[in-house]
Amino acid sequence: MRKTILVTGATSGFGRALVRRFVAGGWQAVATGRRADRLASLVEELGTDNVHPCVFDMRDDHAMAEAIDALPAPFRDVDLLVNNAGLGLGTAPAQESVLSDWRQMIDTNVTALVSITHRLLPTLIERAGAIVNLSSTAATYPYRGGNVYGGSKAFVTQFSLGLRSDLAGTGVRVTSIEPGMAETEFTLIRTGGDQAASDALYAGAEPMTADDIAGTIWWVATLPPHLNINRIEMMPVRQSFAGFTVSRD
Ligand code: NDP
Ligand code: 8X3
Repeated sequence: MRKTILVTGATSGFGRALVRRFVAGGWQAVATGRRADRLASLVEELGTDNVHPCVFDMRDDHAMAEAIDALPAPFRDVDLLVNNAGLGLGTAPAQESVLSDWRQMIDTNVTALVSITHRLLPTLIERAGAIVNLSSTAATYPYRGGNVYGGSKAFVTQFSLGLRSDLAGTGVRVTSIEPGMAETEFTLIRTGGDQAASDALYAGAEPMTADDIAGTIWWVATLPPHLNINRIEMMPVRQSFAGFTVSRD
């Protein structure tokens, strides 16, 4: 029987690459996101037997519950949950940030992630499955303007480690993936659609690609079942650490 991956945020970036990678490897995928047209084209590309689209906003708990409860039988037995849907909004320092942006990041990156995890835990335990959470280097290394985004990702990392503790003895594996700079729509979203800013960030930096992240998660997921990768921190070679700053009179 084929294995099933559920990927949140499969309309773009890492999520879309993950669906393609796992279907290429013989799995079937539940692909979620708000942009129905993007999910429809993924289904068209990969086939209805391989991809089941679920259109809902992760922040809408009722819509999430309905979508999960309505999964058709062949896609119901989820073996791997990849909590990927998420976003950064804004790069301003805290004192100039927009509160609604902060709330949206927390609602998506934290609240929705724990909600879907809670919903799928019984299935994952029954199947001795796995959870992969998309955290970030921002969880560990603070930077100006990272404030709530970094805080939300620190939650994701620590929640992953906590899940590992709680799920000991169940056979369920849990991994926190903590990437640095990867070129997707992430910066376009973060800057409110500023393509020039996004292009400038990645220019000459040889950033990681969505396929790099998908390939890493494929590796994690297909290791022998007695192995658990707790955390992976990964960066492009050209990205490194900035050190501390000092404000002077
Ligand atoms: P993208 O912007 O390319 O993709 C984000 C995905 O999240 C989209 O599919 C989007 O779907 C989905 N999403 C966002 N908000 C919601 C929502 N409210 N409801 C449903 N889906 C939502 O970014 P990436 O692929 O780069 O990011 C994926 C994850 O990886 C994120 O959690 C991000 O924080 C993390 N990450 C990214 C890094 C990078 O440098 N790119 C580095 C480290 C971590 P839709 O808009 O259709 O709803
Ligand atoms: C995204 C990477 O460096 O923009 O998680 O925070 S960074």
